[in-house]
Amino acid sequence: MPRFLTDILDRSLREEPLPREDIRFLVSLEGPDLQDVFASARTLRERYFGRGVFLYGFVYFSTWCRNRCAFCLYRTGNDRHTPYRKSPGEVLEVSRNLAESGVHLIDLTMGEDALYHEQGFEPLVGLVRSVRHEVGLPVMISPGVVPRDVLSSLAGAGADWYACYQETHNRDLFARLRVGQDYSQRMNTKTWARDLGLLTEEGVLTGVGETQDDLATTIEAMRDVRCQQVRVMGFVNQAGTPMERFSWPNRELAMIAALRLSFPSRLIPASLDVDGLAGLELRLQAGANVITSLIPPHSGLAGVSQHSLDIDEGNRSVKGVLPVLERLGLEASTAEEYEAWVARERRLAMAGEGVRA
Ligand code: SAM
Ligand code: MD0
Ligand code: SF4
Repeated sequence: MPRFLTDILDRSLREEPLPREDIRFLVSLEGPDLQDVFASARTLRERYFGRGVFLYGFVYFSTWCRNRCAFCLYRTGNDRHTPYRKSPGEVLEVSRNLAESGVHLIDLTMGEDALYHEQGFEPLVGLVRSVRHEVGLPVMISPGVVPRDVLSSLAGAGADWYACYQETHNRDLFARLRVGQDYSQRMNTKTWARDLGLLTEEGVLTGVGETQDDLATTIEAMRDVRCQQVRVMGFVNQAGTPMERFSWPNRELAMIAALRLSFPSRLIPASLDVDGLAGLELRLQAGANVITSLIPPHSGLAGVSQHSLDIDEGNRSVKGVLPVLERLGLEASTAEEYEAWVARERRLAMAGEGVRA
């Protein structure tokens, strides 16, 4: 291993914040050097989480969206998909099924559906309240950008997490990806959520035209936002969108490891929504500690970047992922362990202390 890589990994294991040139270097690595980075990422994951992995159920209850993100299948006007909206009863039922199957959290996600974004968020607040209280698991909401008072009502209804991904912290690239949307408003919403005592998740896309320097900027921005969960997703081309044939290097695995080295105590997803079950092992081996985008088969629910891959086969289920965990010497945490993690982090967040970076 080159001396400077040994030096970066030593400093990471001492949990010293890495300067941006180190991040740029880490996300450029391939081959055996990258394997060494993964090994350090796993050491740090084990330090904070042992063998335990958290499991998130994903309920994309409305794919209607008024926005036109260049990368997204569900952008308004894309005739290559038919939007759906599930009723509160359907959402409750699917959430109960997910809970019974052994997930630790329900992620309630929607496009910027005009039904809520223009006609009022009361039904969404009601939905969060009933899922939180009737299903009994922690709830994450991914509703897009919403006003501060709505976030406050959602927190009051029992939401634990607010997820909202910037995709990039390069404003020019943001304007090309999240067409017509306001960079600062999207960032501010996360700060409001944090100040209201919600846990927050930030995310970045790779393979969308970003530079290594942009990825380093993202890690710095994530440090500032003090999110409890940080993610990277590899871009998946979507039919009917401006980026249908876009091609760019994808650094998802190296970035998962760079996130773990930068934020050892935080939650980092291995999403089933990019490469399905076949991609799970690599993401866990790179240092992720949460499996996201678990979707019950035959529920009529879609993924985001892989709208159908592996869902009806039952591969995106707790049963589907357990053998992978076992093979890697990992195990599903218990719902009680996850609740305790959330409760502790929420106490820290309320006290304004955030998590240790
Ligand atoms: N509509 C809300 C919003 O955009 O904030 C909630 C949905 S959000 C959880 C969808 C996320 O999935 C995006 O923020 C993006 O990070 C990811 N995503 C969407 N399309 C993707 C694609 N084609 N490839 C990879 N990730 C994608
Ligand atoms: C995932 N498909 O975890 C989901 C989604 C939204 N909070 C998460 C992007 O991959
Ligand atoms: Fe809408 Fe979200 Fe897709 Fe953007 S990423 S088009 S806001 S569903």
